[in-house]
Amino acid sequence: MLELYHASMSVCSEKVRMALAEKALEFKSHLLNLREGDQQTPEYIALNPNAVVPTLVHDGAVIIESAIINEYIAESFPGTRLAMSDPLSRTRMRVWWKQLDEGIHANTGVISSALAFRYQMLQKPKEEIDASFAKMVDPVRRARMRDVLEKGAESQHFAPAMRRFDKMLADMQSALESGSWLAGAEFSLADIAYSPYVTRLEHLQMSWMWDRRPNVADWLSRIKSRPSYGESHTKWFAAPVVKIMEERGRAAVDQVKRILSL
Ligand SMILES: N[C@@H](CCC(=O)N[C@@H](CS)C(=O)NCC(=O)O)C(=O)O
Repeated sequence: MLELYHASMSVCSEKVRMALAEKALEFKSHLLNLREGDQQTPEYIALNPNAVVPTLVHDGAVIIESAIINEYIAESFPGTRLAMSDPLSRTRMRVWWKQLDEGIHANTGVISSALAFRYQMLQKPKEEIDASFAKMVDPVRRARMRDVLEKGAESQHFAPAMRRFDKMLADMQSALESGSWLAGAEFSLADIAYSPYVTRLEHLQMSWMWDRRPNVADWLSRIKSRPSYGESHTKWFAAPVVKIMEERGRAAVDQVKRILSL
């Protein structure tokens, strides 16, 4: 029996749902509303001490961290092979995920909040905002996200985050010039892991960032044509969230082009 604690448009939830869908695994869904702080309740923190989604529970065993959850899914269940069998390809796959944990994921929070989500949060009373920040487990993240909430795209974190995404797309283009998928010839957990981040850029109206990177555009269309993408991503898109990302993202395109000197 699999249970997933997740949120509809959280990038880490999308990547775990995609691995589950590739394996055709059903799960009991516990959908959390991150805007309402469902991830910060004592009951949830008992499962995931970092107060973040996703968390997978398999026959009572609790597994956290999306990359680790996905490796567990790949190794534990039959069906589509999601992790390469040869050690060298596996290392390539892991290097892709490592970069998410080492900055790209944090930068996603920065750009999503700076361009769109802060406008939702700023509608709440100040006391509620303060209480939510106080419950964030990681103090570095708390300070970064507070700055982004207050300053939006003028935050010191915004321009470096956009530049990191530009580098991510350049690295993807380069890898995809020598193989069909990120870690080589086979579709793998690396492709699953990057699909939500590229999708987020697309929602934020930044798909022009791969106009000059045709292999990334082709990779994205192949990712989207997999039935697992519909199951894990599209099915969970929330119209109001997509709308605010589109509207606010569109208004920021020229600023981002200036940051990237384009
Ligand atoms: N390293 C973690 C990161 C998880 C994470 O940051 N989740 C976000 C959603 S994608 C979250 O729960 N945010 C809620 C919050 O920050 O309060 C993983 O890969 O699972």
